[in-house]
Amino acid sequence: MLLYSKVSIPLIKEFKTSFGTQKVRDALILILMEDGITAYGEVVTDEDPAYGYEYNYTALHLIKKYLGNLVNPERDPVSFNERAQSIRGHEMAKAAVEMMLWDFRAKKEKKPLHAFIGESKGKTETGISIGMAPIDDMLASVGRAVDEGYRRIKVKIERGYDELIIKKIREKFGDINLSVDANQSYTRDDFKILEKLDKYKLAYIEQPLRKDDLVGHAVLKKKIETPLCLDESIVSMNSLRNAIELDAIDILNIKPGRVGGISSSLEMMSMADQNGIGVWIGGMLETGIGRSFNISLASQKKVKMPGDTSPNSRYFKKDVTKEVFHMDRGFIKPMKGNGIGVELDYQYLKTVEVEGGRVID
Ligand code: OSB
Ligand code: MG
Repeated sequence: MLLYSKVSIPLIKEFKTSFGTQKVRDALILILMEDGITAYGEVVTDEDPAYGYEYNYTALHLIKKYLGNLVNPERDPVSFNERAQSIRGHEMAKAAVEMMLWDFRAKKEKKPLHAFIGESKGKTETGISIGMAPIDDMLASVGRAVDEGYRRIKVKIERGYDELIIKKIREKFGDINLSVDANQSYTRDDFKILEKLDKYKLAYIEQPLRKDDLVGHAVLKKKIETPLCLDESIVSMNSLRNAIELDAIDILNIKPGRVGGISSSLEMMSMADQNGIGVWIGGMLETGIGRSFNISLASQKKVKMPGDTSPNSRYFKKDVTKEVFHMDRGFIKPMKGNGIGVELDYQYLKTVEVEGGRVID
């Protein structure tokens, strides 16, 4: 039986990026109950097509009309991926189903997901992503993150809100491990602004240009010293290969929910590793379900940089999972239980559920 639940959970603090401000996390959770096992997935889409073209409505539609039917009979993520290839794009919808099938398999084999999918370090270095806010507010958030022990601090910027905030952070916090994420806010006419950021010795600048402008990123990479990290631009092995061949990338932010799931994330990690591209695992404000998948991937040996895997307790006063992640001196550990090792708190889920039921009637 395959169920879905769309929930709307308030964020402790609104999260502002160049593409909008999120006050709640509208998450689409998938639940597979079969052979005495309950497996979970989470679609990383939101209510609107702002970060990418997919959103909750399209994802649920794809899952109901196509992807749900591909889950049976063998419930195997690899064969699911093969069958799902005939559906173009919609990697976020596919990812949620694929990841749920990995959780199912790991639970069937009675192994925690981080150990089941590859070579695990059993923990991961944790960074934080801080949304845009008035300068004093943002400086206070950076200060708290430094005190809490985060190993890398990333701040959101946009065209017109960039150099000043970076300068203030450097003045106040010295040479902390600092990066910025523009979420596609700049164009090819803005290279002069981006060149000016070199002097702040950022760990990298994430996704400055539009997602489909790989050539623009390649041109920019030659003009700046700051390493270039791609997020939105990389959705498949082909886009990663193109970025590498064009020399448009130094560092890759892998979000399993963006790239079609676990298999694709693992392939990307290998390709990045072979080509000297740094890798870290990003996030999409996931609940404890999606977070647990991200942390399992971030614990893989091939991931050598701290990612956006701050604990779910940072975003939600109360989450839909019973378990919460804790960070200890900048490190976070995957859950001990089988699969993703977290369970839904159904009682709470019902209070935040907007819509739910069977995927296929
Ligand atoms: O670009 O990395 C991003 C959140 C939502 C959408 C896009 C992004 C983000 C983040 C937050 O930066 C990462 C997290 O989940 O903690
Ligand atoms: Mg990003």
